[in-house]
Amino acid sequence: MKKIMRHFFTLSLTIAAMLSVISQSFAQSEKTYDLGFQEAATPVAERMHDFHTLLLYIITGISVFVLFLLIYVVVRFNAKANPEPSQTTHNTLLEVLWTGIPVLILIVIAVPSFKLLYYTDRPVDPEMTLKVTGYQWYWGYEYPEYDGLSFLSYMIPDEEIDPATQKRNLSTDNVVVLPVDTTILVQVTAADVIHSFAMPSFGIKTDAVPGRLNETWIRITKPGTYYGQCSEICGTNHAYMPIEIKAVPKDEFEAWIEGAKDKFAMNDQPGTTQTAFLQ
Ligand SMILES: [Cu+2]
Repeated sequence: MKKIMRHFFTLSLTIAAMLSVISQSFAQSEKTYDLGFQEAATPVAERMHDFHTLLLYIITGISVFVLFLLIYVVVRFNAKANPEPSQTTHNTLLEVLWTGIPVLILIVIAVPSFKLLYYTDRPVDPEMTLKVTGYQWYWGYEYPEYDGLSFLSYMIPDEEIDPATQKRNLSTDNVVVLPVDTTILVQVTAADVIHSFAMPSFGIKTDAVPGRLNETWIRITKPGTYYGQCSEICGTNHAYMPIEIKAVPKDEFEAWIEGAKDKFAMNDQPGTTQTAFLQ
């Protein structure tokens, strides 16, 4: 029995390690179709991925252990192998263990889980603000610290997509540009129905609720273009209100701000009724 347990323990560790390696290698690849997470681009997303790895080890261990018990019982205690069943009904040690160990496992999960939850909640000394407003079915963005710069952002329809530079159902006409290595407070609200501002690479998914101002934060660590989508079923064109965020070095961001102030000075004021291309 001891030998079996030792083999079983080694086996479960090996399987957990293999799964972890596989999921990470998928996460890092940049193929069209992928498994696992998009690459983490903020400290919050990095911590989420670490937490996921911890959970992966735990659930793999538990699943393999339960599977082993099932197989062991089926083989060892079937009517043929064990014609005279034991009459034992209680085992104090076993009962204490099967209560105590799950409690310990839950504590091991709860501590990092709460730490992460509070870490994602509030930024420490944000340097700028991005205000996001969800509309049916597009997004509005405001930069309050930059003379109230604001614009609306629509998905590029299929017939106008340039496959060389744009992604179908993800690229937008007005891309949100943000500086890297800057702590950004993200305020999220909506003007009609409930939407949800979700950016997988940033580890955020914040509900956009009319009449409420929800907050989260990002600090993008790598320049690049990131995509997200509305994650709250919000009506007919829910699937067609993507988020495209381009993270650039700070000086490039300042230059973009100057151009954007001119570009968006007259048009695209949030709140005005726009005729969506999909209607
Ligand atoms: Cu929506």
